[in-house]
Amino acid sequence: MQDVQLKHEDLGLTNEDVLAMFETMLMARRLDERMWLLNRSGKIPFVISCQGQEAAQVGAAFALDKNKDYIAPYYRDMGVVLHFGMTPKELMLSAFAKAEDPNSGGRQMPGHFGQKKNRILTGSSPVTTQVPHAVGVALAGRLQKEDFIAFVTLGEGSSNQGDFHEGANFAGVHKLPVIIMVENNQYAISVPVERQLGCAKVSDRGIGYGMPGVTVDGKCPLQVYKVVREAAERARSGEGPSLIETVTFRLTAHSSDDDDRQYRTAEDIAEGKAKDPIVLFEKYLQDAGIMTESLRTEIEERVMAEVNEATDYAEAAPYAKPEEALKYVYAPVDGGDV
Ligand SMILES: Cc1ncc(C[n+]2csc(CCOP(=O)(O)OP(=O)(O)O)c2C)c(N)n1
Ligand SMILES: [Mg+2]
Repeated sequence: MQDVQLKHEDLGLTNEDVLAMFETMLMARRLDERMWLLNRSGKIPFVISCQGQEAAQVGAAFALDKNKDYIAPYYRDMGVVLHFGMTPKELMLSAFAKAEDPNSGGRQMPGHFGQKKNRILTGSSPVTTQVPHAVGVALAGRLQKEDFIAFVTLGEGSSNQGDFHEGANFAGVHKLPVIIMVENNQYAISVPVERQLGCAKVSDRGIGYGMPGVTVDGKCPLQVYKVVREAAERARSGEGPSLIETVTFRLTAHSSDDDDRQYRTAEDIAEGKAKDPIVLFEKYLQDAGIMTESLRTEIEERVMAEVNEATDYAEAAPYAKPEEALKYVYAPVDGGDV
């Protein structure tokens, strides 16, 4: 894992770019925090958090082409889908399971992202199914002579699932333009990483599939941006897939239905919170002279105004009509409207 402090200028990023990265990370965090409050006050049924993984998600998303590439995100990827164009309002509609939710019309649990216009592939609940899906999209792009990349994410626990190995192998054999990013938050629900993997690092698995594997500090968006951009360049120039592992802390329980005090020590949680990627990146921006106190206040106010607006809108929005329960579930036999 690289520890050197990268500078954004060395990556060709402007001050505006890194401020936009910070704002997207903060938006993901504030939306997630609001969702917990809504859940605990009985207004929404379920939350599965991005907290602790925003830097990895946003750093990676910024390294892709959001107007061209396809993404197959997993349930924690609020930072990825925000950058690809899903709005806070749309994410809140999903949290409230309202009819207007673009992901599934309020039918799936939150975190099952899917939005055709932004090339976000819909995901299934069985973890890791998105890997062969993304590889298939990359193969389709190859056959159609398009130059988009398929970017897929999953947790480290999910990298033990068969779909990961089948998808990675197929991508390696056919040198497909795929980036597989494993967000290693060191837990799979209650199972710590040392009880999940026989190898030292998830990225060690890349060699078995003929692709480079790299592990980076997922708390730093710049480090993740750098390796994903390199992987994107490889993919676009026909050199094939890459495996990236981003190491982070999961700052919340697995989900709103989990109590992590049953299996995690207070010290472990405190260690994660002391290395909060949002705080670390804010410090980087301050030290670089980019983030001033007044700018920080302005960003916070802008983000919170949008979170509040999204919450109010989604809370007041109607649920899907009972008679439309099967809409989007079955294709119509007559080829008519679904
Ligand atoms: C095939 C399958 N097995 C089990 C589950 C239940 N499940 C949901 S999330 C999860 C843990 C996944 O851990 P990891 O891949 O590390 O992702 P994280 O939640 O830590 O981000 C499990 C076991 C599932 N959804 N699908
Ligand atoms: Mg995990």
